[in-house]
Amino acid sequence: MRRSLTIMLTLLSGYLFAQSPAFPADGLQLTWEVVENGYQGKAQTLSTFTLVNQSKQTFPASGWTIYYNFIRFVTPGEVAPGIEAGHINGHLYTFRPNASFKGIAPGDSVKISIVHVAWVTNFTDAPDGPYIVWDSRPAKGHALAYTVIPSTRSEQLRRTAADKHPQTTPEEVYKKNALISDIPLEKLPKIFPTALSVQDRPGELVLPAQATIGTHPDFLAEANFLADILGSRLGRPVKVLQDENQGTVRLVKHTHRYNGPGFYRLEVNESHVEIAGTYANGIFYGIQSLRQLIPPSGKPVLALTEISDVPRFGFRSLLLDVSRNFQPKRQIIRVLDLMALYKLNVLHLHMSDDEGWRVEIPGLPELTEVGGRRGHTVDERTALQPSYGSGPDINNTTGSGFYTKADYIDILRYAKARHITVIPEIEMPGHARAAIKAMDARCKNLAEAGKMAEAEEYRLSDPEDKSAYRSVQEWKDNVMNVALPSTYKFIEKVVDELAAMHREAGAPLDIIHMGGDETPAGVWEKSPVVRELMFREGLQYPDDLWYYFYDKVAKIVNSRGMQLYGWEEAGMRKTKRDGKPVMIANPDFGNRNFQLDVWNNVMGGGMEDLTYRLANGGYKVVLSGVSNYYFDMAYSKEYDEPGFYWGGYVDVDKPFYFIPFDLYKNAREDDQGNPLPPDIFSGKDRLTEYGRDNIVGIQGALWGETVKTPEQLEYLLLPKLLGMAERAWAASPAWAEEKDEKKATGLYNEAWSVFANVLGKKELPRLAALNGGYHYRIPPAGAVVQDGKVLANVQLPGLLIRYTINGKEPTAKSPVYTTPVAAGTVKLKVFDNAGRSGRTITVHP
Ligand code: TNX
Repeated sequence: MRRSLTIMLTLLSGYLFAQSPAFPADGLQLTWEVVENGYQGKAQTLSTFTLVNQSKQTFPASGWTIYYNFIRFVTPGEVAPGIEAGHINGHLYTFRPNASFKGIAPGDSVKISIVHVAWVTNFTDAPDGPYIVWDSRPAKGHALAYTVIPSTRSEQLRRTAADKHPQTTPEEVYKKNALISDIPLEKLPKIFPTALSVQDRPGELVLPAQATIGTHPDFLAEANFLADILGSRLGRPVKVLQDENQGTVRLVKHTHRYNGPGFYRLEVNESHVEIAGTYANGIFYGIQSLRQLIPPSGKPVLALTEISDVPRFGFRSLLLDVSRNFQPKRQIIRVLDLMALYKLNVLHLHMSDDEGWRVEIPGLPELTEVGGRRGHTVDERTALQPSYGSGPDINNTTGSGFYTKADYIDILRYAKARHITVIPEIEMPGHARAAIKAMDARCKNLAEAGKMAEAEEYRLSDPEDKSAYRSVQEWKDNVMNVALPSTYKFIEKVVDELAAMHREAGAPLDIIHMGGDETPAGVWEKSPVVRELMFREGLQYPDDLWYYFYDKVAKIVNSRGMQLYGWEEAGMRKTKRDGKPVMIANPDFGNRNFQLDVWNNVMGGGMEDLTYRLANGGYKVVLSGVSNYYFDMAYSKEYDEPGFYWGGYVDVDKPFYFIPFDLYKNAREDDQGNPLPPDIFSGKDRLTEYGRDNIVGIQGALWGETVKTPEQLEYLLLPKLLGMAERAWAASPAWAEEKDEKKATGLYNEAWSVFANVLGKKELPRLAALNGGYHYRIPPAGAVVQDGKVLANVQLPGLLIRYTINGKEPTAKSPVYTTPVAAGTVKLKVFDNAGRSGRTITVHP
């Protein structure tokens, strides 16, 4: 009796204690600010968290852990009297009290100062998603109220003490914008991306209210697509007739002439519109051009014209990373609509990485049930740990989410109807933690259920592996084990299930992306199964495992009739020169039809010629260089601009001014935005004619670390995507071909002006009206002070600058800037015609 009473009391007190941690989590307030970048003269930062006890109780001296995400590695150790900083894994860090911590009295606060690598120069660099966990209830996290105090002082904004130029100024923006002239709307090209040839004639065709479409039977799907668009423009249903010789718009099949994939000819004559081509994709592009010819409102009148058009590159791709932060299906659909409008034809869906697996794979439910969710967890059996500020709650929208099989098939069908191929990516062997942890959970679940044989079936990790490594994102366990047969079984299973979904959608998978980037040094070395494999296969160095792995992966993919696509490293081999590690194009894979995304062309980074080395070496190359095409790079060096900047800043002009076959010619700045040294490209490989034929296209990449909402996605994507679309579709422009440098500069400035005007006057208004409006970036105004007056300009003519002189925020009713303003304090803000606006700048003459 006594014994059972004791047990009952113990249980009861345990229950009470566990259910009601002594202190309310909402009684805490956390702030964070940068103290100094370049701290102690090194590439490191000192920053401070302030933990305020706003409650009426004492914050306890023990029994808690605070967790937070941060994209910089934090030095562990005591960081405040009695508080220890720790690293869990990846970008998840902790603070824990040690025996000397005294707690925090009501109203008091504690300052916690941490030192971390590199620098923090914009708001999206800051720590995110802090939460507290009580020891008494270790599986439950409570989000903390948290604010980042914006950086303003030079030592907070620079990278290091040597950084002479920490922020883009309104004067610099003004100077850059000043090269752009205002071009009247009627003088702008009608078709974007620029068409190969456009010949206008005098006269016009008014689309009648009863417009019809006549089509060759091969183009029925395209005719229906057009009928929807025309119908909503004309305000009544548009009939489709299966006769290419009838109708207001005729979709005609060319059998006698073939001008390459994607070719179309569009003629507007006095009686009708004809779009002709050999293949449906050309007809579809002709339809996109026709959309641009019809004025968005008013009388549907078309000028007479004849257009011949064909894409320069067959592979015009956008990479979307939905792993780091999830994006719902409806957002993918919005992106596909954009891609269709700008004639892009590949969506590279980066659906797996360390931080999330986003597509349901029949037969492997753990991939999405565990790998598709993030939240506070003690063992990662039901979800992955938080990343990128996704926080403790498993029902958060950034870390948790995936496409069901039905969703994925919907995406594929929607894309297919728009002549867009979806290429799924399965990241491997590195960047694979979501899959690894999901398969670990599967293994444990099955083992606990006594199903020992099944437990190991798809295992990706060797439990005996003692290798110590840290990936770029600080993961200690994110690389698949290349020696386990179950790894290959997993890969086969995923490839087969993806292929089955593609078949079901009527969009066969003939190329698949098998990852390959950034495998950290030190992996596999201490895995017993790997050692055995090396012995068996006679492999000398751990680096040889790479070749072993991709050879097997290629065989899996090729035996299913698919082409292998991967990151540049998949086609490279690590070796040493003068004792230092170097990467060379792996000659063995060069003739096996591997397609590679080449990303590493950081200007000043030493790998500027890698793209050409790989193309010259026989690889099919997609130009995916960070310096021009990573859309997750911030637009400019400003605290308030979101995004990364490790590969430089990518403003609207960078995707536009890139020269695919001579990328040195138009490279202008290094990764910090400084001018490049004159000899930077001497001794670098140039593209051979053979190599040129291996350049298959261009890809813009929107990585997801800093992208947490659809609006943020659209901000980074638009309008950068348009420069990329132009470069991928349009023929090589005169400014790229011109040998005389001065002439080339003049031609470029003209072309850039045209492009900026097309964006500001045609494309942004189009995007503001499409699908309820896209959330493109509206740039801040440029401004200088001259003779006591403020002169302002804007990057994209057509946008309006509004200003105030009373110190208040400009609104959509403030006066529009037209001539220099003389006043004490001028606030300038750019607006679009839909009333949305960008950031305010303040100038004091
Ligand atoms: C590098 S370049 C990555 C990605 C990151 C991206 C962020 C490459 C293939 N990998 O894992 O998301 O930078 O900019």
